[in-house]
Amino acid sequence: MAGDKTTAAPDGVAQETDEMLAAFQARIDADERIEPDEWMPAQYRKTLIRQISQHAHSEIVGMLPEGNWVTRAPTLQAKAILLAKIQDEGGHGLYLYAAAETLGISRAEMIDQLLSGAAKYSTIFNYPTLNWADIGAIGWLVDGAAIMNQVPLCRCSYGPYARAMIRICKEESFHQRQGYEIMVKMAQGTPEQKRMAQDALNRFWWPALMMFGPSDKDSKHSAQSMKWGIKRVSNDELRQKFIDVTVPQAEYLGLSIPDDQLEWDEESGHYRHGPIDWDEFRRVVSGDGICNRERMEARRNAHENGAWVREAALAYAEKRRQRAAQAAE
Ligand code: FAQ
Repeated sequence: MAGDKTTAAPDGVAQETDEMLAAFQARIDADERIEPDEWMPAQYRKTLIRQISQHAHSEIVGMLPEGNWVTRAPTLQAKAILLAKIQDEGGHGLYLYAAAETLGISRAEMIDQLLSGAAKYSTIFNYPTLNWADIGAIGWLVDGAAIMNQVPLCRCSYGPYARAMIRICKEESFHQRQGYEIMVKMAQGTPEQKRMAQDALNRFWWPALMMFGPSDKDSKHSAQSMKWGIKRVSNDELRQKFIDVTVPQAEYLGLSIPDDQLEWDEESGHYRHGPIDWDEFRRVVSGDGICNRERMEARRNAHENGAWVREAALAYAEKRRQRAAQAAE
């Protein structure tokens, strides 16, 4: 269009005119879903690949802290539930890798980015699981925070991500309930069990709050992601909602939230909380948390040990392709 300003798309993909960007924004504002074969700004695609792949990596790395307790679950039933939950997380990772692949990145590239340290995964999974109540705390707090963050993603403007999130959220709700049930058992058990439950809450509370990402003033992607309908609610708003629903749950358990500045604010109708240690968040994001190295080593080993499975699957696919070609001759 004459006089229309063009914007160089990142990575030299294509030219994007103001008119194209405005038409795209109008679709977002009309609450339409964007599908893989439709035009989208390169930066929208790039943002989605970053967020969805980080999310997928988090689900896969997130299997490790819980996997640590499979052989030590206190009963056969507890073990069966834990195994089912961990398998669900693996399934979430696969749906999410598949959703990201619709944007033109391969699964192998995403895995390379994780293993090279170029891609992030949630900070929460760099904390150790030291006692059985940690498995309860992960379901209650980590899955609880995940649901709070992910329910709005069911309305994400990108169709494949939004649809994957619907099923994921249903499963995360079950995970949250099973975690809270463990916490109830531990908190209402012997004094030693209650002490373990309090210890788990003490260690997982602040890392769970960090799952929502930096505060709104420091979040570099939020404004654009919200404009594009990728994120629907800001990091701080979601964190506040999580605190507001979780504090009464801790009270029911008879456990104390490890924040001496936490107080109910009648006027705003919200809990006010103490400062979050953003230095710790930045350390863990940049690879220096308690378990970062262990987690990456576990993923690298799993990838190397699984090489023969990938090779066998590819060889099988090639064989089928050759047979089909012969049959067609
Ligand atoms: N950890 O500008 P923002 C789960 C990064 S799944 C690590 O605010 P954005 C299930 C961020 O990527 C848990 N990195 O970014 C489960 C960005 O990176 P960049 C995962 C973080 O994207 C339960 C930079 O900081 N959930 O728990 C974190 O707009 C139990 C600047 O931040 C999802 O991924 C963090 N906590 O907002 C599994 C949900 N926070 O650009 C097993 C989808 C921020 O420097 C057991 N993701 N960063 O490379 C999202 O909603 C968003 O990506 C946010 C961050 C909210 C995480």
